[in-house]
Amino acid sequence: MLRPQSNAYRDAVALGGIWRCALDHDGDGHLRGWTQGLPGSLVAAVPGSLDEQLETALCDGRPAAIWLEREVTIPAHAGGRDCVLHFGSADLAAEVHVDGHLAARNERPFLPFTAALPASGTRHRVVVRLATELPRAHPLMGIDRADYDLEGREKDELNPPVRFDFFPYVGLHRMPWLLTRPRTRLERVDIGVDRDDAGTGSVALWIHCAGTDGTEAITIEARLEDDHGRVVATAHAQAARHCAHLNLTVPRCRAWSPRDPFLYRLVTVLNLAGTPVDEVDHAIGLRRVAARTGGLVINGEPVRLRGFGMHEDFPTLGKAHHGAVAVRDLALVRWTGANCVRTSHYPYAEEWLDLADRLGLLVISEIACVNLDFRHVDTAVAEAHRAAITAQIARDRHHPSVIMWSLGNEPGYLGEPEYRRDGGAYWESMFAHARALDATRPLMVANVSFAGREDPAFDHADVVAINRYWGWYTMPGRIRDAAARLAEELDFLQRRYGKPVLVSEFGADALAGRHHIDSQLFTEEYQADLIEAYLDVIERHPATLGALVWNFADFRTAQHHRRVIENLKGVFTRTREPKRAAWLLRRRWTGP
Ligand code: BDP
Repeated sequence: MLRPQSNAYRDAVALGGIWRCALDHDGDGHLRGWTQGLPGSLVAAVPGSLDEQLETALCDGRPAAIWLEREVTIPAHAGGRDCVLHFGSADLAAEVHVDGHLAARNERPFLPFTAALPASGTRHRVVVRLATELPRAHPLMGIDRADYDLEGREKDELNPPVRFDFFPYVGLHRMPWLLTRPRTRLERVDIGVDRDDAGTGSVALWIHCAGTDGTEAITIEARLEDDHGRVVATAHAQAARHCAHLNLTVPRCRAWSPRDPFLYRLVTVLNLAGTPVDEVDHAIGLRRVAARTGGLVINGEPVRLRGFGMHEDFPTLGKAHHGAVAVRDLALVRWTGANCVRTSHYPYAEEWLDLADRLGLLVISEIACVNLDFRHVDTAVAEAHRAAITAQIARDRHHPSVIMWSLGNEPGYLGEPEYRRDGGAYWESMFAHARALDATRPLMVANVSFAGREDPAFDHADVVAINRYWGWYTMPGRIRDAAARLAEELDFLQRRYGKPVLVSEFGADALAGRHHIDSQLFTEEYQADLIEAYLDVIERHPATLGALVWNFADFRTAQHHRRVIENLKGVFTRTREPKRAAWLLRRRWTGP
């Protein structure tokens, strides 16, 4: 799916603003005719998280669904063109109704989808139903209270009920668009890039066209321009049965790297019977990535990964993408001297990745798959996981900042024996699927200690990634023991797998402003000391390629007795004030 863009052939009208809104407490909005229009006077901003904006309306409990509505007008000049609604994401699961008819259903949170608009009429009523529960057959795995019994828990622990440790915000978190596009058009442009050791850059394009019966004379042209608009490479090909494949080569290219995040402009044009009728742009960087012990190798140069796991989370906005927050966040990441971020635990907004590309930040892009519980994994979950991998790689593969795919976080979290039994075959097939789509980036899955240090995912991953909380959930207050335990584990993993190891999470909660003389959990000193002790071990260990602190900033979670509204492992507060650990990292990572 191509990103919304406006140019001579395409228009994208942003549908942000204030939408009508209604709370569907019993989940019977359909029966009450809400697909035709919403009752009441509640309103909400789009993009935005509804749980944050509507807190006064939601204090009596979270409804089964929240509905949003607005009118959309097709511009007069769009006559005869293809018009669709494009949603950057709709969380957690969505139905889109246009003029009372179901136009799209989407059960893939954090990823884009489109909804068709009727061929006739200029003004349409768009109603979006957002479910507050996750789809059951999704690798984020919905959970309801009945599962707690199944899982042998004594009481329902979390509200809203989720398996993972971030707030399951409901909302249209990214800008929705009205797109008008040529009928005969570029539908998909999949991009693969490489740069060989001699400095020759190459770009491979796989194109799918739409609105053609396959018999028209369609040619595809591609050109690569530098930052002065000079054309440095071109290619063209005839489309056969809606598809075309092109290769561009750039001898002595200017490589993309963290030090010099140089971007070329890739322009792809569709010609129908010799006349251009559609065009799309991508900003791309030419580079080669490989994972080795000691560091990631980018264009032949080793780079040690230093950085954070993050969340899309900010007061009032919730998970909504806002450019100003993203700019500030990535500036703060840079301020600490970090060079890498993992998009824990789902794909972030594409605009966020654009910024990372421009800043030369390295991104581990994670598929939305957390705490996969192998007592419930079935073919439907595996299918949904595979589809999420496909969609995310298609969406993000042209971003040079994306240096690795993480196929999931902490599977087998409950230490269930089914994970040992079935996990190997499961991951073998997921890794094969991801590699078939993109063989140019290393792959990982973040392991949790409960799943054991012989996690079946490690056999198939390029990078052995571990999340560790020695000194926090276990060994509280014992930083020295925690560091020794980590060192022993790194030795084990090096012997057992001989692969590069990434410590993809470690950290401690700190309540900003709490201090103590001795080792006390929740103080700023404890958090900073624990992070420092871990970094000392990780940086000296020959097997590691880097360390990602959990977390960049405090973030909101579901209600749980372990959390004080937020997970406090941020080195910045939720409003981005630095804690002591942020200064420590800045000293370590930017120092001489
Ligand atoms: C890890 C999870 C992460 C949590 C973190 C924590 O990957 O999502 O927020 O623990 O407990 O296990 O702080």
